[in-house]
Amino acid sequence: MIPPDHPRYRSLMTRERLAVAAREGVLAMEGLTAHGRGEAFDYLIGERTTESAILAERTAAALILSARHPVISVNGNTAVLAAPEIAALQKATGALVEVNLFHRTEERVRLIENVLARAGAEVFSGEAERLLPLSHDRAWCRRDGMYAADVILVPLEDGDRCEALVKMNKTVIAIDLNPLSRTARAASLTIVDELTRAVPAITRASWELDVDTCAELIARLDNHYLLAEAIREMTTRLEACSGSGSTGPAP
Ligand code: PTJ
Repeated sequence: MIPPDHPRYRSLMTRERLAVAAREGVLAMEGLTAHGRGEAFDYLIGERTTESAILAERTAAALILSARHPVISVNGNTAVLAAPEIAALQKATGALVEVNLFHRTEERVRLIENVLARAGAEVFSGEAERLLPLSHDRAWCRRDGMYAADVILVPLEDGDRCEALVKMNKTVIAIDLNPLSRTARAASLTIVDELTRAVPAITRASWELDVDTCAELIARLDNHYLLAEAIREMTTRLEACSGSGSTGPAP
């Protein structure tokens, strides 16, 4: 029982939700450690959306809206944390939603597709093939889905596939709280923000942006700048905390 007046109520409830999903087989057990790593980095940016993340989120919306065949790739963590938010982003952009897993079983694919469908997403399913140049199971995708995509949103990715997709000349948008990860470094655009803040921010921008603003945001895209800014935000925050003796955003 987690009391609602606990100062870390939201965080504890999220962990509880992930633990239940892991027991049910929707979340990979390894997804729990991935989440813990994300939480640690979220502390470093003060559990808020930074200025550079807002710019990255608006640019992500511009890329998705301007794409010929945009795809949102969903794994276990993304489905458990943000299925309704993914459905709302799909409504705002018309992007295709496809499940792609590292710890892949047919059963998990089916369970995650059900979570997304229940949240209102239209899931692109059907026959997957081993199409991506990877030795692990993220290689499995659909020919008319991810394989044909020009722009792919990959929340909580694991690096390898991100690099492979970029080599295939696709524009890859990563959501990753760790600006030092291989994914963050390899992506065309990295959003250093927490998934459940980032996805609604992309959705809001998708409803707002006009064609000219999209073109302007895409022309100005500089991922080195965005990553450097994210690291600067973390460093500034650490310096401020060490200077004031404060331990951070919350008990
Ligand atoms: O569902 P599956 O089988 O596809 O497996 C998914 C996981 C997440 C287990 C797999 O992709 C994985 O192992 O990922 P990694 O390599 O741990 O990378 C996850 C990255 O996402 C890390 O850099 C974390 O800091 C970051 N991260 C974790 N939680 C969040 C996050 N970024 C944004 N929002 C979060 N909530």
